[in-house]
Amino acid sequence: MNTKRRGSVILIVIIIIAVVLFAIGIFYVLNSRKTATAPSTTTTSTSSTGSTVTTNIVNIKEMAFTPDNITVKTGTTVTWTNDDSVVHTVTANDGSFASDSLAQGKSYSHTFNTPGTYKYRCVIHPNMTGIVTVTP
Ligand SMILES: [Cu+2]
Repeated sequence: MNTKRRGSVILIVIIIIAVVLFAIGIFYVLNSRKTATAPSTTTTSTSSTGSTVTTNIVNIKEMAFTPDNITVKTGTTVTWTNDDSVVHTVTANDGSFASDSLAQGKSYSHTFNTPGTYKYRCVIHPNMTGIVTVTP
């Protein structure tokens, strides 16, 4: 009787270990999948075209930055020009650059001296967003 009971206890322990290992496995699979897809979703959700454009000129028109996702080399000066009759701003999410309020026809320029990805927005219309990627 005692050996039979010990056998069932060992069986239960083995089942518990198997369930824990299975849970850890699922956790790692979900975690690695989450980190792998995170960068691609940020780029596609912020760009209407899904691809970056190599330019240092951004027009602000029809309540949008055009193009909204650009790539420049370190040391490049990017110029935004407001073509809308509505006032806009160009404001970095990390606070590294910020324009004054830009009336129609006004421009703002910023020189990017540090490689990185700079997300920005219009503080008056927070749904207006853009990205500048600065390559070394
Ligand atoms: Cu705006």
